[in-house]
Amino acid sequence: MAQIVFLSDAHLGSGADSAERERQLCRFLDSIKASCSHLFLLGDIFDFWFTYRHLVPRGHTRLLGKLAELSDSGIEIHFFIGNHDMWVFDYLSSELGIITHSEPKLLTLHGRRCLVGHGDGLGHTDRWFDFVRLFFRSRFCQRLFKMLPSAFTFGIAHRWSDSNKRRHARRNMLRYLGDDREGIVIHCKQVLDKIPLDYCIFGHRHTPLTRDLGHGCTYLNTGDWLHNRNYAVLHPDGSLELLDYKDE
Ligand SMILES: [Mn+2]
Repeated sequence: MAQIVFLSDAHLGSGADSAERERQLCRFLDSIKASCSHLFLLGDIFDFWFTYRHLVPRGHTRLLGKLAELSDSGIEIHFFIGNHDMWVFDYLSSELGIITHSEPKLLTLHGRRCLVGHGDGLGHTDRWFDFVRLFFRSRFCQRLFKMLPSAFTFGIAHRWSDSNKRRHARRNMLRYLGDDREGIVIHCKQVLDKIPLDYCIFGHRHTPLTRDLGHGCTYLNTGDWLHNRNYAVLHPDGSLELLDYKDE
C-alpha cells in the first residue's frame, strides 16, 4: 500500500498551459492519495518563486491547497529546491508542513539506500553555472532582490527562464549526454565510490530514464511534469518504477 512517489520539474507559472498542467498535477495527487506514504517533489515545481517576509507570489493556489490536504492527511512531503524555485525559503515548511531540502540527501526508503535530490550544480561540468548558482544562493543576492520592485524582478526572472528553455531546446540539451558528461551521473558515481547505494533519484534534466551505475545501483531521472507528466514509484518491495500519468 505505502508507495513512495517522486516527481519534478512542473515549472508551474511558465507557458500558456500552466493552469491545466497544475490541474492535472492535482488530479494525479488525488489519484495517489490513498496509496502514498511519502511524496518527494524533486525541484523546479515552480518556474519562479520568491518568499517575501509578508507576501508570496500569486498563483499556484490549487497545488498549494492540494499539498496542504495531502500533508494534513498524514502523507510526508519532501521538497528539494531546484534552480528555479530556490527562494521558497521557509514558506512550504511553515505553511504546509513540507520538509524542505536545499542539497541532495541520503535516505533509507523501503529498506533501500537512496540518494535523492534535484540535480543542479552536481558533477561540476559547468563552472559558469556553478558561479551563478552560488551567487543566486547568496544572502547578498537575496537581499538585493528583496529591495527591488517585484514587477521588475519577476519580469526579468520569467523572461530569463523562457529564454533558457528556448536555448536548451535549440541546443538539444534535454537529452542524455552520456555517462561521462552528465553531471548528476558523475556525482552519483563519486558518491558510490565511497558508500553503497541502491538508487540515485534526481530531476532537473527533463529526460526520464533509468540507468545501471554498477555496484548494484540504479540511477533514475524523474523526467518532468512540464512536457511528459513523468513520475516514479518506490514500491514496498523495494522495486523502483518510472511511469507516465495518463489523465482520464
Ligand atoms: Mn532544474
